[in-house]
Amino acid sequence: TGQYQNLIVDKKGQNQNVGFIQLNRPKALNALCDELMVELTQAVTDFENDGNVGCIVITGSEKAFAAGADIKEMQKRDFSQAYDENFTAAWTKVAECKKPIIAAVNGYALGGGNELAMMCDIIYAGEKAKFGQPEIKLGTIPGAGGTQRLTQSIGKSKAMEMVLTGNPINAEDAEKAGLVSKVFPVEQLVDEAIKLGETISAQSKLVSAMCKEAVSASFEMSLREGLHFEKRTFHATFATHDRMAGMTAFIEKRPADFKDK
Ligand code: CO8
Repeated sequence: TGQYQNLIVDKKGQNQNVGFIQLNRPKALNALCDELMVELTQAVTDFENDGNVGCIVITGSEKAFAAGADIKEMQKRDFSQAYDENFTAAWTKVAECKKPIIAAVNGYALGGGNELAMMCDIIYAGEKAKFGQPEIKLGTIPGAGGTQRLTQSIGKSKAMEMVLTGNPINAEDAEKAGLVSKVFPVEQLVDEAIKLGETISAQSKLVSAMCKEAVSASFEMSLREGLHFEKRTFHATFATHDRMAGMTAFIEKRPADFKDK
């Protein structure tokens, strides 16, 4: 944590195998300035490389997961600067991480904040969470997946309504729409996300990564290609220690001893 200005980073869970990242820039409701995104990239990379970590939880504060990209940083940019600086360069790591990532969203997840949550694999929400893409009110449009991942997640009509009006939806509606998988009381949310992280971390980390890769492929491929990719990945699990360990343990009626290989 000492190395970060905008994050609190820790390991959680009984076996310390859940990487925990709390966005911590309270004065700007966790607005995602460049420095914060560079730090987030570093923290996610470190957990990805940590053999003991099987899952990562990203959360914010009770008031805000993240209120978007930093508007004060963006205000003066012109097209050539935005283009030259490739102003989304620090925004790819969360979506590309091999390990499963859970977003635990309390409060505002707006603009880039909602986009960051959608880059994660699973979203849990607190009862007071608000999900929105308000960019239209700033005279711009979502720039980190809000027109793409949101549409894939909740369908055209709801996504269009959200990005064209800028109006957010609450946690209950987000759950109904399939944007989030579960809603919890505000103060229980982070613990529940960590518990889920522990459940995921207890499986083979190697096979979890393969499983995540296969589900993620469904967003990029046709059904035929996706099924082919899935089949080959499934076949590949038969080259692992952990596939044998898992099936043998089932037959011998005991817990599996996964070695992540
Ligand atoms: N950027 C910079 N500062 C912010 C942001 C933000 N997105 N959101 C809040 N803040 C700051 C406020 O300026 C304020 O600071 P100060 O006290 O110095 O004025 C402080 O946080 C507290 O905010 P408020 O006083 O506004 O708090 P309220 O409780 O009254 O309101 C809201 C909370 C409703 C969340 C309100 O702050 C708000 O509407 N924020 C902006 C939300 C928004 O429009 N987000 C979208 C930003 S655009 C975007 O995300 C594009 C992403 C493109 C991808 C980027 C790829 C690189």
